[in-house]
Amino acid sequence: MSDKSQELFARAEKVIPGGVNSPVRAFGSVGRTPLFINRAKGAYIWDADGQRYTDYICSWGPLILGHAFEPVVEAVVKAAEKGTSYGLPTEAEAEMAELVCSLVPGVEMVRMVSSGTEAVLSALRLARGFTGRELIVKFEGCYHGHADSMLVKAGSGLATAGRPDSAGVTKAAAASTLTCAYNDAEGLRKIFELHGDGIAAVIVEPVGANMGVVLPEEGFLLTLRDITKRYGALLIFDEVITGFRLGIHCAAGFYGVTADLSVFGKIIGGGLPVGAYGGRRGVMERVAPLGPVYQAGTLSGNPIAMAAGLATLKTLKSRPDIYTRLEKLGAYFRKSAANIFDKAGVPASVQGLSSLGTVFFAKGEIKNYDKAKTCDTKRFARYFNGLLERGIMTAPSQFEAMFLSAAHTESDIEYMLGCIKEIAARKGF
Ligand code: KE4
Repeated sequence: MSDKSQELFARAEKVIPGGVNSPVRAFGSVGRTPLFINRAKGAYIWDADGQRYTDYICSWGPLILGHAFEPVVEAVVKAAEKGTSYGLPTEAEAEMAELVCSLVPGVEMVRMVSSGTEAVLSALRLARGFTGRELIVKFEGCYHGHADSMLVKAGSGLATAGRPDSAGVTKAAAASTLTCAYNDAEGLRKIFELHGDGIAAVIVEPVGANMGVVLPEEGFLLTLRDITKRYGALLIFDEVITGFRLGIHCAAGFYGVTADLSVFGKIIGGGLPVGAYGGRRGVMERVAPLGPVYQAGTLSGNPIAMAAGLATLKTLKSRPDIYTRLEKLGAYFRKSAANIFDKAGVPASVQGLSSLGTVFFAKGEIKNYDKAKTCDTKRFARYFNGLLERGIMTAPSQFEAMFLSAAHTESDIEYMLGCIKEIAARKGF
């Protein structure tokens, strides 16, 4: 029963493209109209019709502590009572920068912006400004926000210019982006042999989470580090999803590989609009007003967003047990779900790391985007809708991650596993 959501959707569609402010929220790939959410608390969300769902979207990552986490709410209210934005520097921004620099390997300076996309496009401009080179390498299936140069699909050959992957992106904007398959170290070597001295940076999700969750193969990240260093290109870790999720020291700490620039979003804002990019001093000092690489933002380092982000990061820093528990809960879910599909004879690969996961409906491990695209997306839609009918909201796309938060309980997971068992056993699933 979602009458109110349907009514709101019909209303929103009249004045918002697709009725949503971000495409994935339209539920297009799961064949139904979206649910409009009225409130949330902990691991739960309530839709406009008052239906409660256990939430495994968690706003696509920011809410690792759960919805309306008390210390975050209190910090936001307190900050708002002192004003919402000054357009002048505040102590909170210095405190946030100090905290990030103290936690993330390789980050000696950091600049706040208002989204992951803005952080990525700023980091790319900085890499080009620092190296004086133009080419960027990205990996197919990795998503880095909607900057023109990142909306690019593979060129005809491995090392040929990218092609626009969205209307409105010019050939010129796409031409300086080269693409490579994720986990294809050999392919990257070939690209550098051909273009090495023209490459400003390689940007990568240390754990792919936008083709579904695809882990880096043993040594892949280290190879990126070695190759970029050898050719004088920068390595950019896009940690918008992995940052402060894989651990308080991010993917860089988790894998022991230090990037030249790191990009953050989501968790760093605690659910408010925050992005950030940071790295070694020698590179970051090229950013205006210190250096020649321009970047600016009216609401960058906004005091309310800083309050939410600081409350989140300080909690995570003081509670290493949160990560330990999320790792255990995530591993238990993945192992149990894989067993259920196996017993039901449903080809599935349940992949993930810590509190990140994806149920791929395909046979065998998914190691790159080409393999991810072979998944049975119709079966995924049946899986999503089967869970929704049972009061569980997982990510509405085969090519997204599901997220656990500190608010999810063991019984939430047991209930979800019970639902998966029922769905997998259904005739014709
Ligand atoms: P935003 O501009 O959406 O804050 O961040 C862009 C971005 C950058 N890098 C990575 C690795 C990301 O995953 C994202 C955004 N993630 C998507 C979910 N896959 C946001 C959800 C949406 O687009 O609505």
